[in-house]
Amino acid sequence: MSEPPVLIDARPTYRIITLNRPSRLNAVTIELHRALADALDEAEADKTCRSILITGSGRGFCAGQDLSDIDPPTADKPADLGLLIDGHYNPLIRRVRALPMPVVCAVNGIAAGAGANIALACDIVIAARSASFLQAFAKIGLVPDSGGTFFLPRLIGEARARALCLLAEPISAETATDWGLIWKCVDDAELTNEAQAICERFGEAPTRSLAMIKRAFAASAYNTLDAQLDLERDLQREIGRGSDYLDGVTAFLEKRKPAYKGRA
Ligand code: T3D
Repeated sequence: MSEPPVLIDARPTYRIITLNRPSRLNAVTIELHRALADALDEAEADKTCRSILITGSGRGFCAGQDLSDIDPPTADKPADLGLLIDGHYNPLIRRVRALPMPVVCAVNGIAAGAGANIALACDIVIAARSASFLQAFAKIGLVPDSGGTFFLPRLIGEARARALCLLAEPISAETATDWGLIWKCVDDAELTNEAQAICERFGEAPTRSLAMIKRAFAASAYNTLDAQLDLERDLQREIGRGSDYLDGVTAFLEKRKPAYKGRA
């Protein structure tokens, strides 16, 4: 029997989702897309799941689209890559951004093409020191997709974003950290422990407030300051009526640890 394209490890408060096509650096096939979508559905439906950790098996994180899993274009029959993007990549990126819990990405090796941008869509990106990030698209005559031209200029500024996409040269995890593309890089041997420690911490966090923080950041990409101030007020009003805030403040005043309810 062949290996599943995605492995799922359900921990008490979080899911580890591992892209699992190591011989192809976890390049994405339609089958992998479907398995990943199912894994995200299942994690969201489970109210005990308070964060998600995405990583890759083997020496790569994800080499983007599996270039052998698409009908090769011919002069008579050019490709319609829009179908693939509408059907799979765009729903995936929208999904990760909209999930009501933090998504941590542990980049264990090269993240190329859509693989790099799937990582950037996650809320916290932590990479192994030996990992690298490559906007590979221009190397094969394509344009960045999966949100690359949205995330990159916002994270690292337009000068660096343009050069990364136009030159299609890789940058190391250390440079990615220095430029603010990712949260941090750690020694390879520490990646799993560090990423899981973040998820363990989210297992005790006020998950509803974290979900609202995601909503606020999503809106800040296009809001004016006035609109964002109004949104923050509305979110604060809503979250302030909940039990986690009540317990958070009470615990602070009583000098004890809060017991946040998560998504229950
Ligand atoms: O359908 C569409 O195209 C539209 C959607 C686009 C979204 C995209 O993601 S476009 C970008 C697609 N990705 C790429 O162009 C990256 C292609 N891969 C590479 O450039 C290199 O593999 C890397 C720079 C990522 C890593 O290089 P290296 O030297 O560390 O490894 P390698 O030897 O090239 O790769 C190892 C194996 O994985 C190799 O197979 P082999 O020779 O051992 O049998 C290689 O062919 C395979 N592999 C790597 N990337 C892909 C792949 N197979 C299929 N698709 C891949 N993307």
